[in-house]
Amino acid sequence: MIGDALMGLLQPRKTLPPKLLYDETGCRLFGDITALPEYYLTRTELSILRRLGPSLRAHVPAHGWMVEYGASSSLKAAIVLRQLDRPAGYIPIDIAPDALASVQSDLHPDFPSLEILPICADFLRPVELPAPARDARIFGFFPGSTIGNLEPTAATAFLRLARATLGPGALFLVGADLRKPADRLLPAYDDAQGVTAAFNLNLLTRLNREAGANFDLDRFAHRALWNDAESRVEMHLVSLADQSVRLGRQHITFRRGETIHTENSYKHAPEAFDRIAAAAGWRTIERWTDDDGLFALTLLGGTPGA
Ligand code: AVI
Repeated sequence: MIGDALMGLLQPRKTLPPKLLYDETGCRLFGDITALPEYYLTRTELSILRRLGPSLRAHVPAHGWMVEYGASSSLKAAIVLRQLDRPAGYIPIDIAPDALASVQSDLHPDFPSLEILPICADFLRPVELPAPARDARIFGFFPGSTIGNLEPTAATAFLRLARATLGPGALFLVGADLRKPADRLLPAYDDAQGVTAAFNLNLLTRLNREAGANFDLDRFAHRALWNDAESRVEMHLVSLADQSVRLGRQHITFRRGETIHTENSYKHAPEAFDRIAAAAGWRTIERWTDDDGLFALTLLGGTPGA
């Protein structure tokens, strides 16, 4: 971890890897973010998922297997599984073994005949589906707009990998936040209660604890900004003073106002999303959005020959 952090902090434009945001405290704070009034993403996606019903069932064959990327809770899976026609199996993929264990035990009572085969893995790397799913009809599911945290080229690379994992006949339902005016986006990433600020600053607490750093948390502040050219919300930590910080054996200097860029959240218009998916061999079959056009769930299918 210290190597990754140092590499980013020694660049002319300082960065830290976004995955470092998600230690135990970070995961808890992210859970709190999803319930904030300003963070419309989660509740909007849930409302769309609950209404999919027959329009999703029209595309997804009976007795198939659902594969979920980033399955840290059973909530969304349960909503979707309930609307599918007699699903045979469910494969949650997540990096956290504890989360996978609870997903499995939470789902079992409601879906006693569903075969659940969790895979503990980083889904940005190649993953092999277990034998019972290999000849089945596969329905991939990637909710939460996590795809928006990837650079467009990384999003395409992920979608290409998912196409190889899920197989040529698979369908893939992907949740993504939509491009919209900055005055709606920014409060979602800079809430009145300061939960997102605590989430971002926790990264420095983590480096102090795990990487021998001595960041003074009173001398950094959370900042969210809209980068229109890149179509993304950026999270930064701004240095409030000229200062020097130790990380392991290195000293990193900060000028007042200089920032550490910690996360991107891309907001793609539907056609931009379709282009990213097409570059990875997927075509859009159907898209569901809420009445205000805030969030989209896009059903992708393979492009023949791609
Ligand atoms: C996990 N991901 C979809 C969140 C997002 O909206 O980009 C992470 C997040 N960062 C700050 N608030 C939420």
